[in-house]
Amino acid sequence: MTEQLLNNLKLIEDNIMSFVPKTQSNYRVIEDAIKYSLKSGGKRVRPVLCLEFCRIFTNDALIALPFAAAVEFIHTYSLIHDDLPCMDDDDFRRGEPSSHKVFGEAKALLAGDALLNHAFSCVASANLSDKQIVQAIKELSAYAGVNGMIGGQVIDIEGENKNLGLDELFLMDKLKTSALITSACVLGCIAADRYDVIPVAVRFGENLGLAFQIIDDILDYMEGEANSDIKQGKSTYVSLLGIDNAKKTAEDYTQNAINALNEINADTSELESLTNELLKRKF
Ligand code: GRG
Repeated sequence: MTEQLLNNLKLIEDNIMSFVPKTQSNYRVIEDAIKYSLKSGGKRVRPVLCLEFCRIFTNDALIALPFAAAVEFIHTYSLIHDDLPCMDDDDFRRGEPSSHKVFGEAKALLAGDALLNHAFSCVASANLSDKQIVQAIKELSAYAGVNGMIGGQVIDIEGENKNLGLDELFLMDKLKTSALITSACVLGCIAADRYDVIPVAVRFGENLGLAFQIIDDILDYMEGEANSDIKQGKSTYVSLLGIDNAKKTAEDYTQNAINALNEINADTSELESLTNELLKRKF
């Protein structure tokens, strides 16, 4: 990672826990559950993107920190819920027992709910104009909602016992994965007060998200039967296209994302290097 992206990452790692609401001793376990899933171990791709989209226009990543934290809170909630027995039923996340294995199903569910609710308090706490905060809430709730990440998860669940075609897979990944990644880029633009670049940020986020998901499918495939998606026989770019074509498709989406960056009138070299790095990631 480049020095600037590492600065963004440090800003997140040093501050993310400060956004967790304090609790009273009788229900402190929910704070513990939230912190358990938020603690480092994730790549923090979304908050790093959010900070960088703000920094390239303002030279100030800090003003976007509450927005970046909000996106990471929603990402973390989606992982907790995705691991539950009623969803993917995964006992491990990032090599550690998943939330419901440590805290039980009910508290894992509530920790996810709490993260989702509090994400919007994070947005509202930003030291930005009311217009920026309202716009960020609108965008984040839409990208995380039924026509965003939730819709993608529904296609995923409905697709468990049937083969998805490429079109349906594309839509699923665009909603399930690209939507939240796109929201991070859009919120960075809003924090920078640069509404004019949102359409390009959306194109970048959508393409990066699709490449990211295909790489995720390839990494799952490499894991084999140990991976719950593979065990459940879910359709992926690898099962539909074969490994070589899946890799080629991820490269194509990466190039589309970089083409979008080239339309931005600011120094996007750090974003470009992150985009290329994500294509080569091993976890
Ligand atoms: C349960 C509402 C609800 C949504 C679930 C995001 C999601 C939808 C499910 C998680 C499982 C999954 C494979 C989602 C696709 C997006 C994705 C690749 C998530 C993993 O993101 P990373 O790699 O995670 O950024 P880390 O661990 O680095 O934070």
